[in-house]
Amino acid sequence: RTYNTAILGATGAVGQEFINLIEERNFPFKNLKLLASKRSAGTKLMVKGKEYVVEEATDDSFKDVEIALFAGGSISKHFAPVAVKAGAVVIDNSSTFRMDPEVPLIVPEVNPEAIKDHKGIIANPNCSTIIMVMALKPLDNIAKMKRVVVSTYQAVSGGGKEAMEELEEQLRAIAEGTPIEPHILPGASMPKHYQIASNLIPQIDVFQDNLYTKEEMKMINETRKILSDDKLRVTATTVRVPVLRSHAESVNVEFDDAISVEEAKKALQAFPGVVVRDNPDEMEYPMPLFTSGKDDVEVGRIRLDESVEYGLNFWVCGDQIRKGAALNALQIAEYMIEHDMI
Ligand code: 2RA
Repeated sequence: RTYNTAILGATGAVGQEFINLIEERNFPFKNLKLLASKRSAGTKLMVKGKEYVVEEATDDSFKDVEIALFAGGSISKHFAPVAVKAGAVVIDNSSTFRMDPEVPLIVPEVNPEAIKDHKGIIANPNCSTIIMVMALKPLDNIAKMKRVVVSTYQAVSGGGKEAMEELEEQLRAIAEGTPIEPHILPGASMPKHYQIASNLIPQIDVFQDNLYTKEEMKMINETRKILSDDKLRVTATTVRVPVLRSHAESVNVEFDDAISVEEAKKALQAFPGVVVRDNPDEMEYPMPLFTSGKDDVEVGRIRLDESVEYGLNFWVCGDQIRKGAALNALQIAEYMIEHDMI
């Protein structure tokens, strides 16, 4: 059967990827509503050869909608309950409801069993969290994890379309020798802005009292919720790098018991949505060049951490807009359809 579907935030990077994916994956939509803020209303977008006009999202937008895909942002706080009240299941890419105990936080390959507890809203995790837990889960299945240390190298796409445009502008400016006037990263509303081209910015989102950024705290808290392990020790450093749309992460994991590189590779390769690209003799390892625009998360540089009794280091890359946001959310909807949950 087909489902009345709405996309809120249809004109942003994630919203546009939702459209790409519902075409590519032949998502079974009946009627499709493209919704956005007043500013973007009127935009014309093609979906499966048909022209759609983006409508301004209002409290009446969700009548008869069965599946509402929210691209993210603060508007979720208002419209998610409105859409649920209208009878829709909301899959929300914003951070608004992720840590709400009433809201499942889902990576379909990792914790699909938690979807059934939803009360209308299902939260899509933060992109850097999704990419990391896709690699952690297969390892946790064979050896109990006790501590995770992650350093991320996050693409500018995480900052939205404007941040991607800013990197491209700055690369052109460097090539032409024209001045660079940063105005988006690390955050458009922040008091200071820094050049990202040929630079690294060790700040994603705002600082908390504990001197971690909100992004780092998301990785810590969301990982524990998704893996249902509030004893798992996690620490994170998240960094913005001049890459367009794939996040990369250096991960160190300590386990309660032994795990070999071979066992880890086997478990990772067998996990849906993960590809092991790991052959140092052939200089083969994951890079944004390989993962951008693709669905799979790639893992490589797998090696023992010989500084502890049972530890592994690895490197993981994944497309921030696809598996990090739109694909994961759509896969949640697909899972719910396959399991008659809508
Ligand atoms: C970022 N994960 O990369 C955050 C939000 N998408 O900016």
